[in-house]
Amino acid sequence: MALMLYAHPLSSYCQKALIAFYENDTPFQFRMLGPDDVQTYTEFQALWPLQRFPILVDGDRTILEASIIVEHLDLHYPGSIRLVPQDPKAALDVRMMDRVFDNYVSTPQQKLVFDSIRDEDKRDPHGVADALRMLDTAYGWLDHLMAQREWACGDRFTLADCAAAPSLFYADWSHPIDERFANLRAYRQRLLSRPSFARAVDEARPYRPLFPLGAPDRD
Ligand SMILES: N[C@@H](CCC(=O)N[C@@H](CS)C(=O)NCC(=O)O)C(=O)O
Repeated sequence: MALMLYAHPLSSYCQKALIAFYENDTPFQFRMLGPDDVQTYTEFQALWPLQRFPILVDGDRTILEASIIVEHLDLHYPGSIRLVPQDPKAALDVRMMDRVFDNYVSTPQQKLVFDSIRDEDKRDPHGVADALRMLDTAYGWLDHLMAQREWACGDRFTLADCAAAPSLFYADWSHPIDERFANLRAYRQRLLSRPSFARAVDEARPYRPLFPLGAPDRD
């Protein structure tokens, strides 16, 4: 039975999983979560009541969380690009950096987006200020790290880069990475040039008008 990914092309966490599929040309069925397909959304809700996407269905198993989807593919459907190193110590570094991008780049970035779609009187200026501070601190820390690295964990593209690509892509749209962080900006560009991510970005282009903060005319 085909692997089924319930996802939306504009979603950063869905792009993270898509990169893993595209890196190894792993076949799968894309189950589009959109307003026009009530049936697919109803299936998705039944599979994962918390309704966070993507999710992957592999036979009778439902795999939650983008990082775990990438790990699942690497474990059960390995291709020539191993996204989680075979060496457990190297794998731990990759998982650590994956957490950094999710927790300290994507989470504050999503805070900015979700705050912008609230009614004016329900907005959270303190939370937004915290999110901006977290992003700036993360940018600085990552910039220093990326001075010595091609990819997030060294010279190989891994799960950590699957996390980095969409998180830095949208973080820069939401709160631009300052020019003084040249190493981080260059890394974001390298990610954009990676064919797997370039494909995910291209597939999301038609949906850019849906980006709540307004998509910039670039990338
Ligand atoms: N921790 C989840 C986060 C997934 C997530 O936040 N997905 C967003 C789309 S990028 C979502 O489901 N948003 C719907 C909502 O928040 O209601 C993961 O790593 O997969």
